[in-house]
Amino acid sequence: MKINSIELIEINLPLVHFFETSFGRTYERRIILVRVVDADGAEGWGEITCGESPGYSDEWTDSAWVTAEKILAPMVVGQEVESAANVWSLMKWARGHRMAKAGIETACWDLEAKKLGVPLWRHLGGVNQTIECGVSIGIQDNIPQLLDKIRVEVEAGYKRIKIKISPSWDYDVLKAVRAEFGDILLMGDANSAYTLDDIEKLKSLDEFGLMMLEQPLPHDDIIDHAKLQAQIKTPVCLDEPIKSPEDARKAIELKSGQIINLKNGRVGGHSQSKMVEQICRESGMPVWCGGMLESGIGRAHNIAISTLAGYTMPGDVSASKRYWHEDIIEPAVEVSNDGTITAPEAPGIGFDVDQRRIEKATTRRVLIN
Ligand code: OSB
Ligand code: MG
Repeated sequence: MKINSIELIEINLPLVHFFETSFGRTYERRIILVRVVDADGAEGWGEITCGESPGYSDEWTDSAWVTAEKILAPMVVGQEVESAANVWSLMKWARGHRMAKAGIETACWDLEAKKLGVPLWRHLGGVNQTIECGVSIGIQDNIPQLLDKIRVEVEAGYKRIKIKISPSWDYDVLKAVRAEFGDILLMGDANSAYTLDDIEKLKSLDEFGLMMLEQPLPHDDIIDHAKLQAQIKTPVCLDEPIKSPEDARKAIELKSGQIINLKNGRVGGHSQSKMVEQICRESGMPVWCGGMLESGIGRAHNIAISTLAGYTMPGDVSASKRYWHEDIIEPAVEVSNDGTITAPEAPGIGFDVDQRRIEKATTRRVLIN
């Protein structure tokens, strides 16, 4: 397929409920959507999943916009691409900026699957059409508010509950959650809020039998995580530092953790996710699909990639209505009462993109052709 144009569209979407992590609170998302069009006029959609500020990763909305517009899109536009799996290599010269690359790359996968008339999940090599879902619940103003939120999700059927933790929102909070909900599948995500100096505190969390402790130590570390893992019982899950298949290989070799939260954006798109998934599967390292508060488009891509064999734990892939009053895809993503999502059979991402809703939420757009 020959890529004729790439359009970047920024939309602003208010979240149904603020989302707080150890690095800050988000009330409204500024999301960049990517629309690729080929020489036959067929289109594909992707999403750049970075945040509004460089708190989670160094990429953020404005940096991703200028990088995608000035550097990455021109590397792909006008190219005759043999397959979506090759789009990554067209942008390889540029270092980093993996979320911006993923927005473009995943749009090309959607385009290609649509042209072939196959659902994206199958085109990616997925095997489990039905995926298991968990939720990620941010830091709340107080413990009763958190317990209320957890109750809603447990009753909705979600398979596991992840709560955000930080040094001022950890031990007592987990104790209260265990007291209220017993032995639900529970995990904590610290988003790098601790250091090895906090080892005693982190050891004390072992008593809660957490399914895993996600990213306790600095965002770029895989050495201290190995030291920590050797001293705590709870399995360590890595998120922020795993940006490539090579990072995954090294983390496995160093025993930096036992599980990887695999985010499409963080590693650079579907072809990179497939490589990480393969390395982990062959090493017996479970992965699950992480989330970045995506709109329906990024969410649909997450559903598709979660069907690969190595994604063996419930992901942070949950219903649209937890985030948006009105999602930009039709139908919205829904989770069944047994906490699963079944990937659609329609070609490509399998959801219709609602251009009218996108139009309403658009704050800027640019066409690269
Ligand atoms: O660390 O997994 C994370 C959201 C924004 C940035 C980082 C993270 C998250 C989440 C939310 O945990 C997952 C989701 O529901 O989309
Ligand atoms: Mg995380």
